[in-house]
Amino acid sequence: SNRHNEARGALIVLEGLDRSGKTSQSGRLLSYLAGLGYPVESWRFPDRDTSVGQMISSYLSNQSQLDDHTIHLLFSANRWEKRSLMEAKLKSGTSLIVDRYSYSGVAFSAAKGLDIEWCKAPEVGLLAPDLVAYLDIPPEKAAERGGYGGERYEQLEFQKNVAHHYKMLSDASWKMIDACLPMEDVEKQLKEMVLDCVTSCQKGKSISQLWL
Ligand code: FDM
Repeated sequence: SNRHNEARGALIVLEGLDRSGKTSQSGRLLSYLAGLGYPVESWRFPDRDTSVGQMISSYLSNQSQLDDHTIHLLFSANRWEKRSLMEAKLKSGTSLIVDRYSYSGVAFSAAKGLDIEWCKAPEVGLLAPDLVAYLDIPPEKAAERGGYGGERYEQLEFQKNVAHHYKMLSDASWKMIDACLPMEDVEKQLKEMVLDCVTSCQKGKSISQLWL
């Protein structure tokens, strides 16, 4: 068979609090998979390059004010505007390592007090990740890591609330990683799960849709 030509890429999502190490680990995973010869790209949400993304960026840096529901829907729209490209990449065999996805969308908005089911609704029909790796770190530890950058959500009390909502969203399929371990240990664990995931997608695991 020509299964090899039809092999799809994997949708790999990294989630976790601010300063949990997602961005550094995304970079390491990108080099790792690329080094093994797999087509791979690193993405992140919010994608601040689109016009919706610019509205989000301005909100996060406190340059604009938006109602909580409105910004929630913009974050979701920012994923929807990338959905068809995401699907095309996966079908053409490119794996995507995505720094934050719908789980950030729900955890952050629900932490403000929005209804969790209301928060999930606009995510329904987006592509479901093949792997969700959660970089688990106590909010206090994350806050100690060189401090926050000063964006809207980078405050200890709020991050504690986000952590609580992440835990409520998580299910048995999530891979929990102790993000307090040295970076190299986190990297080693991630590489192993990511390679497993890419391999099972190559073998024909089908693409499914949110929500859970
Ligand atoms: N964030 C991120 C949300 O509130 N909703 C979302 O859907 C996404 C993807 O935006 F505080 C929050 C999480 C974080 C901020 O994220 C920007 P980065 O990773 O610092 O760019």
